[in-house]
This record gives sequence, structure tokens and C-alpha cells, in this order.
Amino acid sequence: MERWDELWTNVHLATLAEPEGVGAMDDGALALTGDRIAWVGSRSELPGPPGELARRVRDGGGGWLTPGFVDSHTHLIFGGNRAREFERRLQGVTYEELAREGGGIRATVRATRAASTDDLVQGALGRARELLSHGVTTVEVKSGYGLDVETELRMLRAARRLQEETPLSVHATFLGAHALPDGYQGRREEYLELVVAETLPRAHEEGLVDSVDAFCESIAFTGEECARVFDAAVELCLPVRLHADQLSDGRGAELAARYGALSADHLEHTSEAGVRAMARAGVVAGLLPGAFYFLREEKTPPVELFRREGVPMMVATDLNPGSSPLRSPLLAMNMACTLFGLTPEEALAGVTRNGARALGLQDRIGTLEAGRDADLALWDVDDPAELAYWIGGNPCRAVVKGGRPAWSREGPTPGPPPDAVP
Ligand code: DI6
Ligand code: FE
Repeated sequence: MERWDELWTNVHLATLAEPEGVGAMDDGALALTGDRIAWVGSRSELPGPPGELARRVRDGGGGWLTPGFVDSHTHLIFGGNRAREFERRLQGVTYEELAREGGGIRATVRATRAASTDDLVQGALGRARELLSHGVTTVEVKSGYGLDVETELRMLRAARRLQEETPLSVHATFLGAHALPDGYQGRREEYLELVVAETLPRAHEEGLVDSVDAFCESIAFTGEECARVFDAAVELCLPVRLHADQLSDGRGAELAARYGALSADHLEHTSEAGVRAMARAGVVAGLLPGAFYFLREEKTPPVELFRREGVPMMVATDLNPGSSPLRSPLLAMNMACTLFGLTPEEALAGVTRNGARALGLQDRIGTLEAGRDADLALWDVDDPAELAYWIGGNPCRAVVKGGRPAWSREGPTPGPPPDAVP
């Protein structure tokens, strides 16, 4: 038998390999060859002594090994921040009011347009490395703070640079229909025409788009307007997803289902009919408790209906400067449990198996199974439920991406030296 490159022992495994539960395996073993997982099982089933089976034997120190986390909904590239708006919201001004007076997303658009691409990359790199240190190996990043051709392209190029300059895989989502930009009041049609006829095709031509998203909401775009963006995506054979029913029921879940979206996200106001449509179409429910928490919303997404209808639930940070400045997937898991009533097992599935599915990557990542990408996170916990239990702190000990060490608590993050970054 060909020797494996690496064999992990003295670990417990949460494989997430079954459609339910975490697939817990006490005293497990996991082998890697190249960038793939080669073998997963319990140590007692190993076909020989570890030292003979692999070139390198790694001691997991009795920790838990999970799939590398998938943060499947973020807006982590942006200029500036909105701490001042946070203060105003605490004094009673609502998120919608800020948006209507030209703040909110449009405030970040102005700051993003004013930032150089290098500045955007630098700001995002810090946040991306922070996610990596919390076990994330794949992150989705959206455009949507440019809203003109040039800045949308710059954001998406910055997303590709994040992939080059960190060990992370970056899935780039085009969100040209995030808000109506300054200067287009009363000219909605024209803006949408720019998005579907120019911005999206150019971004796609440059190879910068992995999926297409839109914000279906009273302060953003109507269902019909989002459908127009989706039609353009379908034309280019790009998968779609949707910011749906976050602040009101705009039948976003139904729209996402109609287009066979990878996921519909937020969903606080989704109706039972919407949930059923998602179930029939196989749409993942994206739960973003950071935005619910930070906007101090009161209506929670219909988690019991998702369970009953068999809709898979993903959990993500929604990391963004306005509604969810949340920089930890572990905190997102904790909030998904405390605020939305998920079990710790569901929260863990939400940042692994179901996060992968929300990106259409379920055949490659999100579980520990032979043949999958060797994306791993090692945790100093006695029970995987602890990943959703601690509020703050970071029990991550090491992260492996594509078979290579990507982060370790003991050492610096591998990657180009800081002076190689312009
Ligand atoms: N929903 C959100 O939670 C983010 N975008 C969206 O469509 C918020 C974006 C922001 O406020 O900057
Ligand atoms: Fe979002």
C-alpha cells in the first residue's frame, strides 16, 4: 500500500458526514495524501501501526478535529466603518431610517469608492486572517459596496487577491443589486440596466464571479427587480442566492426557490409557504444571527419549520460594517443557539456541511470523508458542543488547508511575508 503523507491520531473526529448530527467518533484517525483526505475511521481500525502507514504522524493532543469551517455569507471587503451609525441606532434611529437618509449601505459605498484597491485588500486581509484563526478555510465574499462598474470590479479583484494572499479559498459573489446608489433616485430602471448589461457581464468576463446575490427588501430591490438580476445570472450560467425576508416578508424565499437558488439568507420574516417552496427546490436556509442581534430585531427565522420541512440550515457571520460587524464564526454559532434555538449540533453543521452546500461545494468540502479536500480545524475542547457554548475566546489550535498547515496558535500565519504585500 502507498504510504499516506500524514496521519492524525490521538484525536476525536466530528466528521459531519451524515445528513444528520455531527458524526462524532471518539479516538479517531484521519490520513491525508496531497490536498485530499485519504482515510477516516477509528484508530482501532487502522490497517497497521501509524509510523508504517504514513510519512508523518501528527498528534492531535486529544482535541477534536472538524472540517475546516465554511463562512458562506460575508461582506468582508469594505471601506470605513459605521460605528457612528451604531451610536445613532442606540439612540433610537432605525436601520431603515439611516438607509432612507442616505446612510447605511450607501455610506459604506462612499467609503469604499474612496479607498484604493490596496487599502480594501489590507482591511479585508486582517478580517480574513481572523476568520482563518477561528477555523475557517473557505469564505464567501460579496461585492455590493461599489455599485458602479469600476468599484464593483475592484471589490471582486480584491476578493481574488484575498485568495492569493491567504491560505483561504474565496468564493466571490456579485451583489450589484445591494442598494440603489446615490444619483439614481427616480432612475431605478437605469441602475438595474447598468447592473445586468454592464457590471455583471464585465465582472463575469474577467472571471471574477462565482455566484450572484441580490437584496430583496423594501429599502433595496423588489422581487421583480431581483428576478431581472437573476435572469441575467441564469443567462451566464451563474448560480444565484438571495438576501430574503430580512426586515419584512417580501416573498424572497419563494423567489429564491423559483430560481433554484443555492441559498436564501436571513429569512426572519419568511412564511410557511416560503419555507415549503425552499424545501421543494432544495434551497439552503442561511441563518445570520449576527445581523439579528446587532439590529436588535425581534422576529426570529422559522427554524422549527425548516426542521419539519427538511430545509438544511447554514450559519454564517454576515461580516459587514452595518448590520453584522461579527468577526467570529464561533460567536455566530453561539448566537444561532441562544437567539434562534438551534442545537449546538445544528450550529456546527451550519458552518461546515451546510455552509458548503450554500456555496454548491458539498462534494468537496464541509465534511471529513475520504476524497474530500483536506481542510481541517483542530480544537482544544472536550466536546464539540463547546464550539457553540463559549461566548468569546478561541479554542482553535490549528488549521489545515488543502493538506498544508494554514494557521497554528503557536506560530505565525503562513503566507507571504508582510513586506510582500503592497
Ligand atoms: N443585508 C445585510 O445584512 C447586509 N446587506 C444586506 O443586504 C448589510 C449591509 C450593510 O448594512 O452594510
Ligand atoms: Fe448579507
